[in-house]
Amino acid sequence: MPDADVDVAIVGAGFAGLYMLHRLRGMGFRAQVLEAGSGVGGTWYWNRYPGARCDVESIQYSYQFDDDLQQEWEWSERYATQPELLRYAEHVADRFDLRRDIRFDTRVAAATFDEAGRRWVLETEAGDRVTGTWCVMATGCLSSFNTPDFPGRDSFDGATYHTGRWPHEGVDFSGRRVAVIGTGSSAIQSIPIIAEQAEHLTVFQRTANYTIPAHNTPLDPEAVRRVKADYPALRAWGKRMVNGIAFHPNPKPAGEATAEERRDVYERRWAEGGLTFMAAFGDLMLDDEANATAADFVRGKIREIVTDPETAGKLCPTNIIGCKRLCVDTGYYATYNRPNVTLVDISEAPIEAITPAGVKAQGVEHAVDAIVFATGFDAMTGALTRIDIRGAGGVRLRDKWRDGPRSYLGLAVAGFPNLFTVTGPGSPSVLTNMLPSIEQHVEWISDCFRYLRGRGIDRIEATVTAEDDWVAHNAEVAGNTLRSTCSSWYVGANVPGKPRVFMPYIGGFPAYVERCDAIAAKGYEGFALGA
Ligand code: NA7
Repeated sequence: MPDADVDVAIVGAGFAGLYMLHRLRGMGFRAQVLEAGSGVGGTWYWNRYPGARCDVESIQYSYQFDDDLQQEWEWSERYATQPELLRYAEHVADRFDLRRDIRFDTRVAAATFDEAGRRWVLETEAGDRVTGTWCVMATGCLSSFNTPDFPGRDSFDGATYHTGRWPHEGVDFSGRRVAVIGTGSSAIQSIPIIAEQAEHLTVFQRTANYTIPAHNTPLDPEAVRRVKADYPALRAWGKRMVNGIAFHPNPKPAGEATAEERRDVYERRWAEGGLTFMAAFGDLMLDDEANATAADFVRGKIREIVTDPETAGKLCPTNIIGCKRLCVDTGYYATYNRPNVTLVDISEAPIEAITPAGVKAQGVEHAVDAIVFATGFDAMTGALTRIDIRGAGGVRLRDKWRDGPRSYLGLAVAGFPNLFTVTGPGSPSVLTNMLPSIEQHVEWISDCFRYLRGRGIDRIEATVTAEDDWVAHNAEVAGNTLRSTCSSWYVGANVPGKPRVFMPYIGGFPAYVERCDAIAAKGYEGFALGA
């Protein structure tokens, strides 16, 4: 590929990068996207494991920037599958003719700010260079996959897979003995399907997880028609909610309800299915005792569903419900009633080794033909720190973030002029419906570029003071909820050695947007602007 010089270099062609490119083009900027994959879609390009689905309802997990697009696209199910989401991303790329400015199969190895030339210089693994006045990292929150360094990991004779890098041609587990390591969302979605195929499935569980039934169903055309008759109203409702999803929260504290009333409310939420289970009462993420009422209810459901009491006991989580991200499943707990499924609890003693024959835990070697690592991601920061990003004076982002990510609004980083992150750490991102969060960031960043261009300004940098204040505010609001209290990927706990910092901003989508808008209205307060 020839070297290129553009106004904006964008890394990533997921939902963030696609919209960034489209909006910048509309404003007359020259932009180029560099994408490691061979196609668009980002998270939905890579995560092709069986059962992969979005846990936000399709009617809301979609772009709203173009009314024709939202009117013409037809989702088929309540929760979109990965293939349908990928088709949607491809449709958007085609509809807006985006591919001609995307370099596929191009992984960015380094990004360096050239102070004298006022440009970001991006170098690809193949040695090509793309330079831009501005650089936007649209690299995703769950894109840097994590395979723990189990002793003997590479000695296994059979096939290994990671849910986040699933083979495009799919995998047929028929007649094979399969191990799944991990019980996060990816495992919980794939286990019921792998169990149907495999001769035997052994699941290695370090931490039991809460999951709520999806009750997935084909979308009712009449219900869709009603939404589309006033789509902006649904979108506006979503934007008023803390997590960017239109739903009906119950503000009442759990303690103010009788035990019977609580049971009714939880039953209703369970029957509705999905993430809004946690909206059953207003204080579930604020108060231990309130939280325990919801956790007890789900544990009761697990014991009802799973026939073997010992297995049911192992599957019952003991931590705060909703502290790790809640999962949404189709038939997960019931899968353990199958005769060909075994649950191995490794909470007390970790996996000892991967051996040529299988997985060894508690002195027992479990012989398998295939291992699925459903072990998650180096979330939020991994995709950024694995690129050698160097800001002013050659400072490396990896070094700056050694004790945890620091940013201003999750959009910019002091010492890294002209660089922006879409849904970066310090923004609501993964605690919200990602699509409206992505749109809000893309619009804020591109409006900022237009503002700067209009004033002949070619340098912008978050100030250290603004960044410090934002980081402190993040920590303060995180401290007010139960969410920061457990070992989740929100705090980097799943990656050995990663500093424990609550990474997403938990102050809520509306408050965050208000703050971003106010900062822009004040001429980008907290940023140093230089000509
Ligand atoms: P998650 O949610 O991070 O789950 C990863 C799972 O892998 C989880 O159960 C981990 O246990 C387990 N894990 C990680 N490392 C190990 C080791 N060393 N030994 C045993 N087990 C391990 O990733 P997912 O891909 O499932 O989901 C990510 C998000 O995507 C999800 O939240 C949704 O938002 C969509 P742990 O809980 O750390 O004890």
